[in-house]
Amino acid sequence: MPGYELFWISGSPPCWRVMLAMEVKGLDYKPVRFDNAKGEQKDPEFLKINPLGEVPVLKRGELVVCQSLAILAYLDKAHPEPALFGATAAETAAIWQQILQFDATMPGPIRAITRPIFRRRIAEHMEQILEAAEKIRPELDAIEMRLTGAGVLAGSAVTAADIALYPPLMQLMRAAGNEEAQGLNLGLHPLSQHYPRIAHWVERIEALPGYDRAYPPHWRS
Ligand SMILES: N[C@@H](CCC(=O)N[C@@H](CS)C(=O)NCC(=O)O)C(=O)O
Repeated sequence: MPGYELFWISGSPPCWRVMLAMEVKGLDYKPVRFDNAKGEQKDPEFLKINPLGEVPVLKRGELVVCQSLAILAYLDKAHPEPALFGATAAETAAIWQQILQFDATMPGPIRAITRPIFRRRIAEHMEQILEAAEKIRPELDAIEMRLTGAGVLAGSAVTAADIALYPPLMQLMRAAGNEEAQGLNLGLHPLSQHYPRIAHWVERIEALPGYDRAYPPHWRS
């Protein structure tokens, strides 16, 4: 059987989700990295694989899976150990509930903060950034409250809920910790001061096997 190929962009939260899941499951794959600045994901050859020109895309021979959550679900079925979507119906529901709630509320406000900060256009988007932080803080309060027990988002082990929420939250924290952004008092940075349980959870994810291999390479420089 042919091996997995993963089409990805460094720093893309959906791609990071998939890479973390593959590392946790100990799966080999050939990474095919696109340069977002050059728009390589819109290359006609890749559009034949995913007409949306978006990543992540997981490919194995004729099999093509797009959408990070669909890829996680596929991987969990194809490689059941360790289980990412729970062992019982109740666990599966709790995991999906958290992922869907997060994806329904957070990506917009996170983008509203990260884009202007990463593009060094804070001053002209100040109001947008502050408004987005107002929306994000209650969601983070809820996540903080959920991390009372085993220190993971659902059940007692790392699941798809942790893997799905971690990358976008790290992108947010990277923006909030940006030197220019720190003066904005967004109530997000440093994480350990505002959200100690989330900070502890971050350490737990960082200790996962293969975490370093999945870390966005362009964030290291
Ligand atoms: N809902 C999709 C989102 C995929 C997505 O937005 N990918 C972005 C990178 S974060 C992308 O490919 N952007 C490049 C483009 O649209 O040209 C998923 O979860 O996989």
